[in-house]
Amino acid sequence: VADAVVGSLVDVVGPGHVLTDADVRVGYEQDWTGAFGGPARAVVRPGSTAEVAAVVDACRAASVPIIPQGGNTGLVGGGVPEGPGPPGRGEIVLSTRRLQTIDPVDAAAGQITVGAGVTLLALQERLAPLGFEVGVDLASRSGATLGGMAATNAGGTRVLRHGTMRGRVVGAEAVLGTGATVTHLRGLTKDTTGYDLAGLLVGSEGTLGVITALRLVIDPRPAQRAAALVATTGFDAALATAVGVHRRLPTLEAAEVVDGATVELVMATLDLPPPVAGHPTWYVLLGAAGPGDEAEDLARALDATAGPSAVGVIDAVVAGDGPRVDALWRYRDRATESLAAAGPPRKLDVSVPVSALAAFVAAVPDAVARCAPGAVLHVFGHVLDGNLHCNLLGVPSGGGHRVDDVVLDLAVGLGGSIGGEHGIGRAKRSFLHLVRSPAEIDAFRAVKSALDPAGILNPGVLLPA
Ligand code: FAD
Ligand code: 2HG
Ligand code: ZN
Repeated sequence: VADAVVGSLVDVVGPGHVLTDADVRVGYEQDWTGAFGGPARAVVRPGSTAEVAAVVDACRAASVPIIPQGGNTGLVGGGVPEGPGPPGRGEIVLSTRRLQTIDPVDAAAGQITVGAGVTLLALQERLAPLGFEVGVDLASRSGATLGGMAATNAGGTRVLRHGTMRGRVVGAEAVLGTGATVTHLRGLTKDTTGYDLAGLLVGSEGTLGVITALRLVIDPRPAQRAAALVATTGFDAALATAVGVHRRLPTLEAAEVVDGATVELVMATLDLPPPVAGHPTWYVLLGAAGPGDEAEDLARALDATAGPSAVGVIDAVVAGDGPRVDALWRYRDRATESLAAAGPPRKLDVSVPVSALAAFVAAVPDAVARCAPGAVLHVFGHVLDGNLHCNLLGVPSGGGHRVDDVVLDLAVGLGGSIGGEHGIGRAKRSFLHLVRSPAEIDAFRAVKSALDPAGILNPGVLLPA
């Protein structure tokens, strides 16, 4: 092997787990959206925490940057090389996908310890027969790893009731940029013994340490799940429906909005029938989970909120059995892949206070039209989290574009954030100052230099250079 670092990685993990062939590397070099990526020097796939530590040591010794990567489903370019750049001089992608251990469920504590490379779907499938579930759910479940989800503080469709990954992580093991391995996986509910290192790793996007294992809180699996898809004539009616049902139904766990253009795109992409008659401009998808007759309770809450006299509600469908619930969710869950098939889209994941959502939705089309004429705007998201995903078709998806400034400024001006749940990555690093003060960014840099003094973990991600 000509490259000395690659040679030392081969010594650590064996030749079968150091990928240097361009055809094999490519799946790790290009991000899910197709908007980010570049050539890596090699991809290394350690199979244990000790191997991760040895990889970090080898890269530190040679001052070679490492890009931690889980399932590579991230949407802000944080898990792939910066590119463009010549292969052989660039970064090492450290894939965690071989960190696959799943310990037995600790039923008394309602916790489990898992390897960082376990996918959300694999954990869901392991837990379901045991009467538990993860609490967080994402459409990318088959690819997204628990380590990646912690590193991005992933949200998803059940945050309303179960919170984000931050609330799930009660312990972590990681190899820091210093090369030290820190392990704190006891998961004690009460443990006032200093800094919360696991909490610090949540949302750190691979810039402080490579997470190798997590201790997670899990939830009892509800007996029933139901869903309702409500068609409305406008965003205000969709929001009012979600707010009203939430107030009336303690078992509500999901409240999602999707604009009409996005539902039509999903229907066209997947060849689905219209879920209701007419041409609604906004849909709201509500999910309930609990021990009772969830479909009946959801229908009752919906009737009380959006009965015949409600303004702007066109129609609603309620489903109470698994396949019909899944069928309704397709109009929401398959939005990202339908946009990808039509795109690649330019993605802006913003959050604003729920009270400012209507103002954001009213202003964003004009804001986009002013600086990206001809762009087609698709908006959907987690409405009661105040988190909307603006996807633009017909605008270049990579690099900088003025539309980013305009949409992100709009969200920040309404008291919101430039990153609701996807993180900052490479896509938004130049906007961090809009939501974080110089004092906060200085504190971020101080933490980074303490845990990764050589700056080898994900340089250029989260913090601007
Ligand atoms: P990657 O993409 O591999 O990496 C993401 C970031 O985490 C990178 O910065 C990487 O360096 C870092 N990282 C990964 N693993 C580790 C580790 N072990 N240690 C340290 N750093 C690490 N996100 C949501 O929040 N909510 C959604 O509803 C949602 N839906 C999605 C639907 C689709 C169809 C797709 C494609 C994506 C969706 N996402 C969503 C985004 C994505 O799935 C999440 O960000 C997920 O958490 C990324 O996990 P991953 O394992 O793929 O991480
Ligand atoms: C979702 O909520 C994801 O489906 C992806 O966060 C959002 O594609 C997007 O913009
Ligand atoms: Zn989302």
